[in-house]
Amino acid sequence: MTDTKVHLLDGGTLVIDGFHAFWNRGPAGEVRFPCYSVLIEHADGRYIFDTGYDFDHVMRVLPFEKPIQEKSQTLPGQLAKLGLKTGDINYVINSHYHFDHCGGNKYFGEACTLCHAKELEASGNCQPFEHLGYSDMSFAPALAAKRGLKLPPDPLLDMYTPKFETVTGDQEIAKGLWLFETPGHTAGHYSLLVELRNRRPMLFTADACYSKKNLDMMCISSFHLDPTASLASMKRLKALAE
Ligand code: 5PN
Ligand code: ZN
Repeated sequence: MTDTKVHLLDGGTLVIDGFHAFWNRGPAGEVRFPCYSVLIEHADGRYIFDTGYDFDHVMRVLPFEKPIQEKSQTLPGQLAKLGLKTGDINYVINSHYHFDHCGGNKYFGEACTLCHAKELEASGNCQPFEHLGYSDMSFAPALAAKRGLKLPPDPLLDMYTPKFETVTGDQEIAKGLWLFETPGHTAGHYSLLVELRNRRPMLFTADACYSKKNLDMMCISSFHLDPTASLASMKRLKALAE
């Protein structure tokens, strides 16, 4: 049996304001941050955790986030560097369904799509202040239609009927692959822990903790459904990391 292997896939960058990255603290000003996906090669198959943003979507809906993404920074481009095709991915896991975490789901029509049950429900029925976050519904064309959102024409979507599997609670979804509930940023946010041979586990916190600085200051981001739950999740991540 081969050892589990992790690759970080570069999906380009976006800009948000410092007051959004560090809620009620800042300082204000442009913060350019990387968007990435995690490829996990596991004995049970290939998993992708989060799929980044779609450049055309951001230019259409949130151009003020100033996306910079070369063709080589799309998922097909990043996988090609490893000698892989999008069809080689067996499972897509989404930490949550904000546009900058699910924009590339549409490349993986063959894969099984996993998320928290509450996240799938929330993305189809979100709060008014969450509309920008949940603005890219291409990951679930049927839900988009239910929300009355018209998806722009895209040949990829013509043959895309995703298969969803939902999860609740903390779960070991495959040997050494753990999903931990970290709600607050969104209703059903999951963080991922990957156990590896001969080194410490890796913990991918997605938007439950933007950066080391957020963790050091115990400062959450300003994008959240529930700030109290966000802070509790960050405490949970700190404990897990320790
Ligand atoms: C990067 C980014 N920009 C805007 C929003 C938003 O409105 O909800 C989440 C989010 C983001 O992650
Ligand atoms: Zn988010």
